[in-house]
Parts: sequence; structure tokens; C-alpha cells
Amino acid sequence: MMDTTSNLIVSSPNIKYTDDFIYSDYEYEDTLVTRNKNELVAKPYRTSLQIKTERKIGRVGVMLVGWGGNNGSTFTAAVLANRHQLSWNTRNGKLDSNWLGSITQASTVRLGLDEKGNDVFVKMSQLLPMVHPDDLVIDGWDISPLNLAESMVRAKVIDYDLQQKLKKEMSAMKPRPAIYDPDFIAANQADRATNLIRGTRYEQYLQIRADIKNFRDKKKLDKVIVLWTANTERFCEVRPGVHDTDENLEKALRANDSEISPSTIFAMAAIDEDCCYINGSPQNTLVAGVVERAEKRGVFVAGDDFKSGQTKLKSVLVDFLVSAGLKPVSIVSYNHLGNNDGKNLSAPKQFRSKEITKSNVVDDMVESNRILYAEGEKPDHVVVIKYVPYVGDSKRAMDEYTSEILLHGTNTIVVHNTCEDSLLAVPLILDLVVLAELFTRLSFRPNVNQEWTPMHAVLSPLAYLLKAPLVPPGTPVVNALFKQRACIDNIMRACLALPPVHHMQLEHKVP
Ligand code: NAI
Ligand code: DG6
Repeated sequence: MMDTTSNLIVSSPNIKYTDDFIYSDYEYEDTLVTRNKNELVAKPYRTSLQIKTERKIGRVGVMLVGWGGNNGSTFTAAVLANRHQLSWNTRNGKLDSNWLGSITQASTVRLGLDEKGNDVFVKMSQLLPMVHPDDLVIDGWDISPLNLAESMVRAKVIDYDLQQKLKKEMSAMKPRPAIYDPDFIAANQADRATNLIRGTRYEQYLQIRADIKNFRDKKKLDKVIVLWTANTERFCEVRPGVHDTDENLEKALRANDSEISPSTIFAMAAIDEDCCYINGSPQNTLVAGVVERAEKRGVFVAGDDFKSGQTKLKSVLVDFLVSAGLKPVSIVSYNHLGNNDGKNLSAPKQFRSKEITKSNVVDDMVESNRILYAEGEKPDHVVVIKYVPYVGDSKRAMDEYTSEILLHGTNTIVVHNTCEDSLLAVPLILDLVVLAELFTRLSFRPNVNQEWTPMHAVLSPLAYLLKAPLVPPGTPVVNALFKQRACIDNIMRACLALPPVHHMQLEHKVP
């Protein structure tokens, strides 16, 4: 059964609703494992936690860095098309707007079971108060001066008839000038870089802060979330004394240090304006100094690199293989694409950034099964990306997974995926914004005598949406997709004093 319209009320002694908050008394349970000579001792434990969810969302603004790109223009078109409930004609007939691909808008969470023992599902956004996509106010920056209608035409993603319906509104949207450093993105991007903030890095930082303030004041916003969907940069060379602490980063910014990337300047400005900053590209924007800055100011950061197609499948398939006791020994991933992202990635340093985020996504699964892999052993893992202009935004992703099976047999799985790249990435941008905003309204405390504290500044629960999830220092990285999804679902359930979903269905198994 599914019910996507009713209001959800939890009836439990452990929950309290007020006009402003939902309070949950939650027992967090896990098992502590200690090693005692040749014994492993597993000891279940419980931690009491109070969770408070603020119910008022307020007016939320999104500022996209790279607003005029394929993702930026498609995101804007999707928000407007859904807000106005637009339909458009194609050779396949009339089509309607939707949010397919968004977990908050188009996926369900199991709530419980009904009297007959059947599962009951609700839309994820029914669980807790979340900002509605129609209510998002959008702004942003781009080094390209085109307005959003022109960008949408350049992107060649949206159907022609829908473009005509959106053109008037989108032509009034113009990206703010941005920070261009030709040392960080591919040289082949230079011809579109004419909409620029000049000056030193510190002056550029001040301008970004002024832009955020201007947007927040003009649109009377309660919250602004800044999200990088601009070109992939090369990794900055992380240097002690520059990137390692908040203080050093500040000094280096003021000294116009050339290893401070444009994306790091955007992150610093966003944090200083109290805005959550999300990195949708692979580069190492969120260096230690940025994370320390976010922690000190109590602002959230998340990254890196949207996990849209090939990697999402990889983080399911390898999890399946390893947990089935099969041993992936070779994973080879080819991509060819013809959009501007592909053009930028055809330069070696920018490709290298993407190669890193695309390659580290199976490590935790390999680590979890030492029956298959010896210490330090990993599958061969190769990632190739080629620029083929003709295919445009319609990326081809081809993967070959070879696994060793019983008695040294081999099992080879080949996948061919034609991904419409931006149409897969845009729902992730929406979910990142909606969930990040939700997480800003959660607070936790062990008991009534303690202060409420927010979630850790590094928003690792967003890992489901990101290829190389940034986690708080010292925290294990989880790449397996369904574990990441269960994390999001179960945190929301905890906010409602509901137990995690365990899938045991003992009601149907034990007489
Ligand atoms: P795009 O090239 O169409 O758009 C990027 C935009 O950023 C361009 O309009 C460019 O002018 C602008 N830009 C470059 N440097 C800038 C700066 N310093 N400040 C402001 N604007 C700047 O690329 P697309 O397809 O929109 O992808 C955007 C990013 O998202 C890329 O880094 C890509 O690797 C990443 N990504 C995309 C995924 C997808 O499926 N579409 C998935 C994962 C990541
Ligand atoms: C080359 O693969 C282009 C990239 O920007 C990808 O389209 C993007 O990173 C999505 O990658 P994935 O692995 O999540 O499909």
C-alpha cells in the first residue's frame, strides 16, 4: 500500500509535537566488538538520544556556481516546469513535468505494516517537513555571460517545445560574474570566460559574500544554500601552512596564494555568510582548513561529485558481488560524452580529478570481505573518459566487471548505459538542497541536562548522492548505495522516534 497525500502522525510515548518542533526520544542501538586473545566479544549497547526537528522551513534560496552550465540551466528549467505544471509536445505526444530521479520527490520509504501485514510506503518528503521544490528561489554565478534561456538552448537537453515555454522567464535570469582562474580548469574553456570578477583572491571572496548578501536581502530569504556545479577543477596542491587550518587558509587568501582555487574561495565565502556549501564536482575544494572553518562557524559542507549513473550502478553491483561471496578482480569503466563537461575533462589534470572520485568507490566493499581479498589486495580498476562531441549530453557508460567464482571460474558482466547526463544529475542537485536544508533543522542531545547540538558540519548522510563522500575526520567512508540510502531513511525515522527498517518481517515467519 502507498499513501502519498495523507499527513503523517506518529503515535508513540517517545514523540512530542509542538507548533515549532517535533521532539523524539530515541534509543540508538549497535554492537561493540572487542578482541580478547582469540575471542571476539560482541556486546550490544544502547545510547539514549533526544532529537529535535524544527518544523518551520522559511524561504530557501539556492545559488549555483556554474548556473549557466548544462546542470545549472536544466535544474532551473526543471524547477520552473514543475512549478508551473507545464506540459509540452514531442513526437511521442504531450508530456508532463515530473521529478523522476529525485529520492525526496519520487521515491518512497517503508513506514510500517497495516493490520493485514502488508507494507505501507510513504513519499520520502512526507516523513518530515521539507522545502518544496516549487518554493526554491534560484540565483547563481557563471564565467559565461549567457542568460539562462540562452544557456538552456546551448545545453541541448530540454525538449524544443518546453524550451519555448520557459524562454521568457529564463531570459530574465542572468548569472552573476564569477571567479575564473585558467590554471584550475581546462584551457579549452577560455572562450566562454568573459563574465568575470576581477581583482585579488581576497577581493573576489568579498564580492561573492556581497552577492550572497544581496540575494538574501533582495529575496527576503531565511537560508541560502550554495552548490558548485561548475567545471571540474584540477586538484589544488595541498600545502601545509596554506590549506591545513582555517587560520592558514585565511592568511593565504589575503596573500593571494595561487594554490587557493576558485571553488575554495566560493566555499570560504559561503561558510562566512552562514550558507551550507555543497561540492558537486570531484576537486578537493573542501581542504582541511575549509572543514575547520565550517566546524568553527557551525555551517554545513558536503561533497564531492554528484553520483548520477555509472558510479551509482557500480556501488550497487560491487556490493552485490562482494556480499554474494564472488570476487570482483577487474572493473573497467569507459565513458564517452560530448557536452562541455566532457570537453573540460579531456584535459589531463581535470580528467585526473574525475578519475580519483570515480575510482575510490569500491574500497569499503573490498575492505568488508577479507575472505575474498588479502590485506592490501584490490580489484584492478580502470576509468577512461573520452570527449565525443556528437553524443552531446547523452553520455555512454560501458562497464566490464570480471569476478572470480567457484573453483577459479570467471564471471563477466558487461553493462552499456546511455545516460542523459544532466537529466540524471539535476534530481540529485534538488535532493542535496532539500536534504541539506532539512539537516540544518535537526538538533541532538543525550539528555535534558545537555545543550542541543547540530549534526556534524560535514554532512556525511548525503553520501548516497555523492561519488566520493566527505566524512568527518576519522569516520569510515561508506560507498555501498543501499547502506547510504538506509542511513538517510533511518535518520529520518529516528527523528520520528521510529525504529530502523530491518526487513526481517518476523510477523510472517514466526507462528
Ligand atoms: P557544464 O560545463 O555544462 O557547466 C559548468 C558551468 O560552469 C559552465 O557554464 C561554465 O561556464 C561554468 N564555470 C566554470 N568555471 C566556473 C567558475 N569558476 N565559476 C562559475 N562558473 C564556472 O557542465 P555540467 O554538465 O553542468 O556539469 C557541471 C559539473 O558537475 C562538472 O564538474 C561535472 O563533472 C559535474 N558532474 C556532473 C554530472 C552529470 O551527470 N551531469 C555528474 C557528476 C558531476
Ligand atoms: C564523465 O564520466 C563525465 C562525468 O562528469 C560523469 O558524467 C559524472 O561524473 C557522472 O558520473 P557517474 O559515474 O556518477 O555516472
